[in-house]
Amino acid sequence: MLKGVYFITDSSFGSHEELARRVLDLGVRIIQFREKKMNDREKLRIARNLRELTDSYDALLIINDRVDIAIAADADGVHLGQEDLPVGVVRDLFDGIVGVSVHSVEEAKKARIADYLGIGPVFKTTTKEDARDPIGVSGLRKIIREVEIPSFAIGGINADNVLEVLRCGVSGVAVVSALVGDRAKDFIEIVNKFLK
Ligand code: TZP
Ligand code: MG
Repeated sequence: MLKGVYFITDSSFGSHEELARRVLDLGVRIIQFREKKMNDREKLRIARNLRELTDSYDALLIINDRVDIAIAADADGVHLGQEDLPVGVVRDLFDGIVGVSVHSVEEAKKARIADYLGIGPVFKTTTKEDARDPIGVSGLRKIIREVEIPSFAIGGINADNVLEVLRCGVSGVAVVSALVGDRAKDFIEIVNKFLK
């Protein structure tokens, strides 16, 4: 299941539920709920809505940052950044998928006990306000060489550049904007055709 197109919700493009439903209808089977602003009650309510929705499509639900919300919403996994709880700590608390964002070979080596890595940003992105400097496809290749767990490239990936990313040997690509525009269907087709 940790393969293919991985969609991350972002409320600047619409409601989390609407965005998720749209990509689920297009065949995406990994959804991450990412929300940095709402209070915890709101986050939990949306996470539970997304749980119901993803269950009905037999899709994975991953919660960004928060293992407590992941547990309370019965999500499949949690996605951790470099400033969130360490993967070893989260493993002890949560019996589910644990993903970690990495930006360098050093971070990737430390995150080896995760179930998958999010590697990037590969390209410049305007979606994440505090995104780090792009690592490029060369940086992506260097990291992939060092790890054996599934890896999703992230950051500025679109229908025009996704093939060069896929050729690096990633398990999939994690995106926001590529799936909120009108080229969403093309994007998914390109990825699925390459990875099949
Ligand atoms: N983490 C690194 S880049 C990014 C996140 C959440 C945003 C990716 O969005 P887009 O629109 O696919 O560049
Ligand atoms: Mg985080």
